[in-house]
Amino acid sequence: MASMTTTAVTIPCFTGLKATAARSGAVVAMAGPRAKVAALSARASLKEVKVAAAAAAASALLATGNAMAIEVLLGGNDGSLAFVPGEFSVAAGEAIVFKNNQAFPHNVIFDEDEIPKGVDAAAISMSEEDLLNAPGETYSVTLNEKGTYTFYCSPHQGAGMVGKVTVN
Ligand SMILES: [Cu+2]
Repeated sequence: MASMTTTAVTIPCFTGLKATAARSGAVVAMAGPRAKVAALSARASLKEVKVAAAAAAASALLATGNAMAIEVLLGGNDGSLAFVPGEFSVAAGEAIVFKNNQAFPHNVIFDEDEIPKGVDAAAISMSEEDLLNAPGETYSVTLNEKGTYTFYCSPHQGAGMVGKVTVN
């Protein structure tokens, strides 16, 4: 039996769903002002400068988009055998960080029959025998193919520890 250690991996601040919402907003903001700035660039005005600044801010947000990650807890705070959240969306290429929380050991296995065609389940899953034993231990994965993926924790699949992610 592995001994419990406090080698908790420190994960930098995750902004989760809030960040996703902000980023979708940024995409919309960028398409408009950018085109407008180009069309009106001959007549510079204070208003256009403001629009340009907004577009630049939107670009900066987009540039850091891939550095964002969503955190999924393994085990609810109440000790429930669940992924928290159990159903969520990410952008293609956004990291998903599964983090040991309660009632471990856990692992993360993608169901080969419930992932987009052509994706190798083994390449994105932990191995069935591999378990996260320590508090705060993490498993990170990045999904690049759009679609819906179902995953489970092999020790607790029978108890309903199953989750679903949609990659947009
Ligand atoms: Cu589990």
